[in-house]
Amino acid sequence: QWTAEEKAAITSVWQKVNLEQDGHDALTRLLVVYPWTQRYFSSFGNLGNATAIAGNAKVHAHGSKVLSAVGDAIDHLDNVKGSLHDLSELHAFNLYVDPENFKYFGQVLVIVLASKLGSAFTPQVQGTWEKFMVVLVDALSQAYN
Ligand code: ZNH
Repeated sequence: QWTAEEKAAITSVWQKVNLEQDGHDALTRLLVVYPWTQRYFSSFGNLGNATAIAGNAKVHAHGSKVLSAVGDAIDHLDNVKGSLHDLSELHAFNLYVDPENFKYFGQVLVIVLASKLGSAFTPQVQGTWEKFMVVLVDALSQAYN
């Protein structure tokens, strides 16, 4: 499924990721750019505007949790489905998250990585990350089928 170059593109980018900061940036973008996603996080308190979202401690903590799960998937690139099996069930049967939203998270994550890495995020690296996001979304959506 992955060439050696693709694996290197994924892991070398991931080494530069700061789970807390970049997870926070990605989740903040998700909640601001796709505001309907806020409804899943009603227990997080004030998400009233972009400033409130960016300053929300629960958003902060949750961002790094989500990126840790992405990191687990990267540690199991040959079995992403297996590594996200239980999380897929959690989202499908307990959290009732519409899986369309996983795609939006993939989009904001790519944007966060691009703005962080600048020219190191080459078109080729982006292409590999887009492919990885498809695999990730597919794995997180498995329980919905
Ligand atoms: Zn999610 C949770 C991951 C997306 C919503 N998540 C969660 C967790 C994790 C995750 C790890 C934790 C779990 C436990 O605790 O156990 N997610 C994830 C990932 C992704 C996601 C990896 C991607 C891609 N989510 C998502 C989205 C949404 C969500 C898109 C919406 C919109 N999640 C969620 C919720 C929760 C979670 C709501 C719960 C939270 C709390 O804390 O409450």
